[in-house]
Amino acid sequence: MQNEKRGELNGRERVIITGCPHDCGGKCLLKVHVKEGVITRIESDDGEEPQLRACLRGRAYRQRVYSPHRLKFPMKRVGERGKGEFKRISWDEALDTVANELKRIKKTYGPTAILHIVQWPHTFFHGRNTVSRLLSKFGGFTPTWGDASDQGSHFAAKYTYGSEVGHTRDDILNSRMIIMWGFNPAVTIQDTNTSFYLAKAKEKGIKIICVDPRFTDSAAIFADQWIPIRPDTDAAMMIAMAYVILKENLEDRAFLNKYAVGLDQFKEYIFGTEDGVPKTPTWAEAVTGVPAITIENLAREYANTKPAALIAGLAPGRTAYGEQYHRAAAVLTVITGNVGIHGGHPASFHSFGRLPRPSIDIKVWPSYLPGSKQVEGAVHISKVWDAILRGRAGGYPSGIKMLYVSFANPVNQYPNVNRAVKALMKLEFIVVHEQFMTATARFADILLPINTHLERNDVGGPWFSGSYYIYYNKAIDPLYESKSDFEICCELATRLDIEDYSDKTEDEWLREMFRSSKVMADDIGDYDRFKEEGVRKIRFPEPLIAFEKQIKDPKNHPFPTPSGKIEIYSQRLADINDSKLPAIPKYIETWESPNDPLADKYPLQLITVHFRSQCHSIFDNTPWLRQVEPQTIWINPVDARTRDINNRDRVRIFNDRGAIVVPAKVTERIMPGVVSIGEGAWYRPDEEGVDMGGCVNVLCRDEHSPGGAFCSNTCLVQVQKV
Ligand SMILES: Nc1nc2c(c(=O)[nH]1)N[C@H]1C(S)=C(S)[C@@H](COP(=O)(O)OP(=O)(O)OC[C@H]3O[C@@H](n4cnc5c(=O)[nH]c(N)nc54)[C@H](O)[C@@H]3O)O[C@H]1N2
Ligand SMILES: Nc1nc2c(c(=O)[nH]1)N[C@H]1C(S)=C(S)[C@@H](COP(=O)(O)OP(=O)(O)OC[C@H]3O[C@@H](n4cnc5c(=O)[nH]c(N)nc54)[C@H](O)[C@@H]3O)O[C@H]1N2
Ligand SMILES: [Mo]
Repeated sequence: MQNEKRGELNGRERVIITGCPHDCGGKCLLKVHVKEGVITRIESDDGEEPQLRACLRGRAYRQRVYSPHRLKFPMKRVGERGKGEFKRISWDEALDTVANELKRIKKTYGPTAILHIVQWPHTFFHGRNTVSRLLSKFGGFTPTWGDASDQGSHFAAKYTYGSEVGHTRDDILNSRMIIMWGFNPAVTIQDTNTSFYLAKAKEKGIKIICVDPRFTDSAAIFADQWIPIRPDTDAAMMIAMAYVILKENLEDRAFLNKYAVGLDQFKEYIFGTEDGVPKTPTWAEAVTGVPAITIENLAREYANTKPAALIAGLAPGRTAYGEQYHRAAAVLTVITGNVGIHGGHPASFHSFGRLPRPSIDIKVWPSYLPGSKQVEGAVHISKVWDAILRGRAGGYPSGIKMLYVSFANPVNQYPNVNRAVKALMKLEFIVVHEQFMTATARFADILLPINTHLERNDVGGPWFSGSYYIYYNKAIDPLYESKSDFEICCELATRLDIEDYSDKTEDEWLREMFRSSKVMADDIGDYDRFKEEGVRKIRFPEPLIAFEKQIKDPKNHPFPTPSGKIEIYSQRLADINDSKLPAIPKYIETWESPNDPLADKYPLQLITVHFRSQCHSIFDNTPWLRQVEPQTIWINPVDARTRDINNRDRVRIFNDRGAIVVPAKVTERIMPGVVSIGEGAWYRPDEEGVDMGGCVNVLCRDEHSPGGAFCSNTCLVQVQKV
């Protein structure tokens, strides 16, 4: 009530403070104007700096909420599976059917026959654990492992530093040089204020360099220099930079002696003692396409300009052997002593700041690493279709009979859509919790309509870096018959005779999470006041940095690795004894590289980037946003000319896995031999199965890297005018 009074405008319109919770990198403030229970417009933060200003997607949210395509009622499939023909049913019938199928599958095959796919909503309560908790209490399920975003980075962090922390983003203002490596935050949001701090860094005269196959908006806006590089070869360039630094004795010897192990073994590889191939800039030029002189200059400049922040973006790690890129990046920062100091950067790893992420306690989603116990019972997200198709006979932990999807659109977002379609036809039962008729929802047997975050309360923090909390205040009542995942799970729990799923209301859970998280309560103080104000920005006296204690006081604060030091050479990796997971970072040529015989048929390297108007597949069906940027394929004029392709021509992009059709954007902003398409466009196949929506996962290979990295940027294709 207090909230309503405070927000009252001219007696009728209220302004509700909430945020944008999707997994787009930003977590921004939304001020939602509501008149007589209807949202009339959405504004963003105009308060104290740094403002949490929403981008065009958050501001267009009204059109998403009121879209005529919202799922309105529970539905059951009536036509052939996947055809999208459904009939409205009552909530009772829907929930009874789901509960009965869960019981039947568990009784007939055991609970591991249920595969549960869930991605990342980033609020604390209505989140990833909602359905997972229910299924755990029901007797278990087969989970997935492998984070689509940054599994290669997790891997490298664990094996190099022992843990994953980073700097709050404002710390880049303490750098003297910033390398944006496969990092395009002007478009691909990487925490709400990264572009803001990069703009300030530029104003301050800090040198900024961009390494990317594309001349991105970030390169255009922020960078002093753009270095185009062939996809999947970044580890080679980094290793050659290490060669230059070590050859010319530019390394930070004192730092290495004190904090790191394994430099000698790395040198054996770098200087070719191990395999007869010195990893010189000339060697790297042949692999990466980057001139040797450019590599040399960058290496010298990076080593001589301290502190420097090498921000290794996630995309080059979403490749075959992507772990090697993240490990190589970490080693570069270590040999130059850029760890644990202001203005430095440990390389890739997300900045968690010190904000906790309270959620209902359940430990089913740890950060899996290959070889770990958890992985034994789980299926990698790139392999879910194969696991369904081949089951135990294919070496998978269980035979999958049922799929339970919440907060995810795996048909669209996981590789090899045509294989997904085959796999889903094989299952006995599919239930999907969704807001829209996505590619995945179309395959549901029972489809449950979910409300949006504007129709419920929640609490959340930043993506990774940053220091604030948002109270996601409910702005309007749930539309149509939609419910939250939590409400659905409560009702299913009763039907499944699970007594301890929840004894609290949404409000009680939120208060409980707040109370049980000491840091959150300390930072925020009074819960009701926080709810009323909607946002709390936490001020730290100075930016937070990674591994500060380990560097300042190594005796009392060893790195959490077996040696207690940063591990350039990892004995744990040596013990795994897999040449594709070497103990030191190495460049390993990927499958589907330009040297693969497959390149005769499919000569272009496809990278699949995140883009401005969407958050993955979310917002593809929001008309305002579609006007902002159409789905296109970026292709260099050199490659376009030989194929007689002009700007805006519709082109067919294909390989053995499938074909999609999108318009061409002929541009020198992408290097020759490489094409790029935004990920997330909706899969819309025609009668022949050619996707007219431009969903890149029709083309991507359903394989993961040995360290678990998602390989959405390792893919050969051919392009043809239609
Ligand atoms: N607008 C928007 N922002 C988002 C998201 C979104 O969907 N929309 N998604 C969020 C999520 S979940 C994530 S995980 C992050 C992902 O963040 P990123 O992985 O950083 O995002 P991408 O846009 O895929 O790639 C960034 C840049 O890397 C380049 N790149 C691709 N392959 C290579 C390579 O092999 N080498 C080099 N050097 N560069 C390469 C691309 O050209 C692109 O400019 O973004 C987050 N931010
Ligand atoms: N080829 C290729 N594939 C990629 C990537 C790439 O770069 N290239 N990027 C990968 C990355 S980094 C990521 S993080 C993944 C993202 O993969 P996903 O998270 O599966 O993708 P989204 O499109 O965000 O799907 C989330 C779905 O949840 C629904 N949703 C929203 N709110 C709720 C809610 O409250 N409850 C429920 N039940 N559903 C809700 C949305 O409508 C949406 O359909 O994609 C990966 N796939
Ligand atoms: Mo992601």
